[in-house]
Amino acid sequence: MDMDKHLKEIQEYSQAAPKLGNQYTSDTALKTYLSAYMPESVLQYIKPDLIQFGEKVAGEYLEMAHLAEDEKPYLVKHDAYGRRIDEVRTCEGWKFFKPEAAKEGLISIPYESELKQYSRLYQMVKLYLFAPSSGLFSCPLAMTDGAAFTIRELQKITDIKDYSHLGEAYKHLTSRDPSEFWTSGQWMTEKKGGSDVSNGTTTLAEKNPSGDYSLYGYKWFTSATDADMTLTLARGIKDGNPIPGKKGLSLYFSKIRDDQGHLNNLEVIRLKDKLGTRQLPTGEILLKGTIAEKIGKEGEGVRFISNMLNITRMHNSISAVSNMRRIIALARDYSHKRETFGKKIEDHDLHYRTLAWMEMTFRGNLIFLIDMASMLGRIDVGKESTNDKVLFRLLTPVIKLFTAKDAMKLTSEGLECFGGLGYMENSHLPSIFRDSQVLPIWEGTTNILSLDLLRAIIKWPKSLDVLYDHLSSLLSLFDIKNIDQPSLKEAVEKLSARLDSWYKSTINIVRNKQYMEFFARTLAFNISLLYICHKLLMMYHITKGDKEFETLLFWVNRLEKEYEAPKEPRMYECYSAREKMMGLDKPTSDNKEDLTAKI
Ligand code: UCC
Repeated sequence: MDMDKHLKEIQEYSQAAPKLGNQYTSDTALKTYLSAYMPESVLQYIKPDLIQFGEKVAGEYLEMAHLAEDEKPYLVKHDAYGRRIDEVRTCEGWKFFKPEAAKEGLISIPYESELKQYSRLYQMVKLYLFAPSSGLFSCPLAMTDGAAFTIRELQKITDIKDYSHLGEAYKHLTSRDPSEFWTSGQWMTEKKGGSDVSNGTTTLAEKNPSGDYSLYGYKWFTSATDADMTLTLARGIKDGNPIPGKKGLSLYFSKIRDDQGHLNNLEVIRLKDKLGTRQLPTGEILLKGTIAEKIGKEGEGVRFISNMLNITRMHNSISAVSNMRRIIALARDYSHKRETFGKKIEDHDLHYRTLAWMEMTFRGNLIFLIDMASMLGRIDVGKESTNDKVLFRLLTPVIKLFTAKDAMKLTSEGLECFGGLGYMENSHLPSIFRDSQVLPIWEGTTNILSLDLLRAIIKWPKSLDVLYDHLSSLLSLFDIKNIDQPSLKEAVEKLSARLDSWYKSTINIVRNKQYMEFFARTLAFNISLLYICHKLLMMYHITKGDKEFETLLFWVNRLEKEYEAPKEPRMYECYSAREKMMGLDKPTSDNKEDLTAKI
């Protein structure tokens, strides 16, 4: 046997790598759903742009995104002469995306409003195509969109000319001209407050004789540190003392640098060492008298920054769904190329079934996203129904938390489709998974968002009726008695029964003060599953397509499996019940074992 030849052959062998096709034209679910949510004339108008963009994100953008991943940002604190410079250095890959984002209208589209209520959906579809090829530039764009939206909302209740810089800032944020385009930060989290913002914000705002403010504080997570401006919260001072609680917080606008390019009285302390999103320069920033302008009403900072939060939470969902789509696109292509046990892996039933599970899971999340983007589009232009505003408030935390969790499951499964190669950093596959893990954390963890949902319901209990009526109206698209397809009839019957039982039990939860918080998360996941199923039912009604039918059945089955009926919590689940029923203290490191034994 010729061992040299053998060694040559095995060394020369290489596994064919997965390749992306045009990310718009190859996305059949996206195309189907867009046809249902947009008039044909609008879709035809934007189609050439989506096709060219779908090509770019699979080609030149992807190369730049990989570059941004391989060449991480770093901080240079001093120059050679010892001068403090705090320069965040980023690579060509990262820098490439800012002008591209402007030219492609990734922020400007909904603010130009050329397509009226469809502009937002158009923008969000472009962002969805963009996110997994953006080298995480999607993150500063989320905050830029949030800032533009917040300023536009402010314009509705006040004259923007009252503010020195806001009109100018809005033009920059929504510009298509790369030399004019600005990105914004959203500096909210501090050492004491990522979730409990109202109590944890310690940055103080001191009024200057000129009418503007100097900010003093420590911002703990600021992405991205190379932005042009920021919106941030700070606490007012009265009689020499910080004003406590929510009422002490106002919203401030600040430029990061002055006209000479010097930092606005701030220090970049360090860049964060993160599990993922390493492309993104996230920093800790010390505000040492940063000049800022107060915007919005005194003491209503949380309410004003919530506008920004709702937009960034939508962007979070875009990233989640687009990461699902990206790993599926790669895994499917790979399944045509990779052979094991004498055949392509796509021809193995179990592998095919896994791919199908991924596709069906993704489709449900996608329809949720498209539906919410359409709703936001109507709100943008004042064409919303009375229900839209209520549903948007209710469902923003829900879509954010649900899509983020599904993205984790799906991207993990997706990596497995590549075996060991999915674990290799230079395949650029692991980052799809690592970068997804920020999504259940950034802009509110799953528990915090569940509590946000609960607060919204408690504030407007009628919102549950709005949701129930809306979903019931989708059920009534079908006349149950006259459905002749047995599996469809069964699905509609199950949905109808589930919706009714959900409504009754949820009303009870909201009345039950003792266990209300305990059920917040159950409530959020139940709503997600119900909402998606009803929207898929609507989609099947419109298309009568096989794929839509299968997707509907898949999700009704998932609803049946995952729906959690609220019931009295077990004592091991609930501290207050445990203490009441067993007279035990909360576990400490000392008594933890004993306690578990007793339970
Ligand atoms: O920390 C973070 C960094 C993570 C790691 C980053 C790594 C790199 C990033 C890479 C990215 C790609 S991220 C930040 C995480 N934190 C949050 O998202 C905040 C979570 N906390 C909340 O959502 C809170 O619930 C707050 C801050 C919104 C407020 O809670 P409070 O103090 O209980 O306040 P209220 O009473 O709920 O709300 C005050 C007002 C009310 O209006 P009024 O005054 O009219 O009654 C609310 O109705 O604000 C209104 N409001 C809202 N309005 C509150 N939330 C909303 C909302 N979502 N929409 C509309």
